[in-house]
Amino acid sequence: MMFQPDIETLPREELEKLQLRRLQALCRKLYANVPFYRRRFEERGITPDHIKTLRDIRLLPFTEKQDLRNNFPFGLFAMPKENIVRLHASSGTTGKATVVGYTRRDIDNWSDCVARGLAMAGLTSSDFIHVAFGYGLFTGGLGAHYGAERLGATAIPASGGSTKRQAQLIRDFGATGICCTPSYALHLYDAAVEQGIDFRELPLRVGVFGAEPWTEEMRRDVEQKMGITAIDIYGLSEVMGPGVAVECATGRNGLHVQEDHFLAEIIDPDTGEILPEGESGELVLTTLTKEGIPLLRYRTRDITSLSCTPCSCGRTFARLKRFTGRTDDMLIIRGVNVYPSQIEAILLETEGLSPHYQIIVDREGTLDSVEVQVEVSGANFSDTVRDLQKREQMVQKNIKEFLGVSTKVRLVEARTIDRSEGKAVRVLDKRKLKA
Ligand code: DLL
Repeated sequence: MMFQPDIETLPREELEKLQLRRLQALCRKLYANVPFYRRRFEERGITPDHIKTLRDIRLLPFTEKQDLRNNFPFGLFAMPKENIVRLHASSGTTGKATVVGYTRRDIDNWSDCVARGLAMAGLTSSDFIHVAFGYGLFTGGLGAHYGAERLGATAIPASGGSTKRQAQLIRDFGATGICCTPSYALHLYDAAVEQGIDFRELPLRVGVFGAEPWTEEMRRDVEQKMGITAIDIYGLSEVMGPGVAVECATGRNGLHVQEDHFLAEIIDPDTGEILPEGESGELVLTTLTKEGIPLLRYRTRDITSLSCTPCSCGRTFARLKRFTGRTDDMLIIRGVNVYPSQIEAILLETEGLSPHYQIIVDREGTLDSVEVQVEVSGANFSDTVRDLQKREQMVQKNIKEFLGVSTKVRLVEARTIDRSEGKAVRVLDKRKLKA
């Protein structure tokens, strides 16, 4: 079942006409209302009138995460504050987070996109959907929640945490669908097993998982353990939140981009050139309908490829392949985005620590674990063990407070962390996620 079949099956020619109209309107709006974009247009010697075909998108400037940070918090908003009904933000240290604002219509469109996605996954208005993405500034919880309600299903706002209790809730309420990160699904499974709850015997039948990279192996594992169909959902806060692209249960061969709302390109991350269909590169997204903070050619840093070949589900929206990684060093730890530089900043603010550190990421059972090893500067290692422990705990607390991830911090003696000859190896990711 499709949530909005008229749009989801629009012939591609018509879809492209719609995209062009929307892109032109967007350029006019940004040129008139957002000084940042007006400057960018002027630097390139273009005006919105230069956009005559969809291919002309190559004339337009890219937008990067740094642009949002430089204009923190509201510099890229295209609407007066009175029209903004909601804010979300990506995780990050204060002042460095990226903030996004939604108008009433933005929330409506977002709800539609997620409702379409849940329908693609095989959920309907009679389903009970357990939402275990975090509720808060993160877009996962509220995004999935509004989508579930828009579909007419019953949303169960479980949010993150209290995992044992969540397993009981799923049993007691008879949830038929669940939304969370794929690694949390596996964690939930373990918590259920510990209590003698067998998900396979419960009505649960569909999982909609995303917010972090996962593999076909993980899909098979979670499907088999929980007795469900597992579907991939993609999105990012800067562009909207979950629901930018979602896999359909029929084709299960890539994630359909909601192309009436987003224009997707794949570029060569080094040259910025647009790559032909099917080639792997960096996904770039332009928001076609967003009002609060529309973005032109936003560089997601996510690596994938795009295909417009027809899908057996009947939808005409192009599909993205499962994501294989990123072009930058961003880590996703239990669904929270973390840059090594943010951890570094916290270490360097702590007296007595040196800039030599390594972040070791692993997956213990089903959950990500992070150990931060950092060298103390020469004189300080003679401190008592108690002092060192105190300092470790303080850094741990600061990382948790500012970045939202739990880590284990270990202070080590000076010169014990391997020095590399070229770039320092800051991150050791042992999770082996690559398919
Ligand atoms: O993670 C939004 C979201 C919530 C998506 C719930 C899906 C479900 P951010 O916190 O801004 O937003 O992180 C966005 O997460 O650029 C990708 O690197 C990664 N990511 C999101 N979904 C997937 C996925 C949300 N299905 C960043 N596969 C993105 C791989 C994903 N990576």
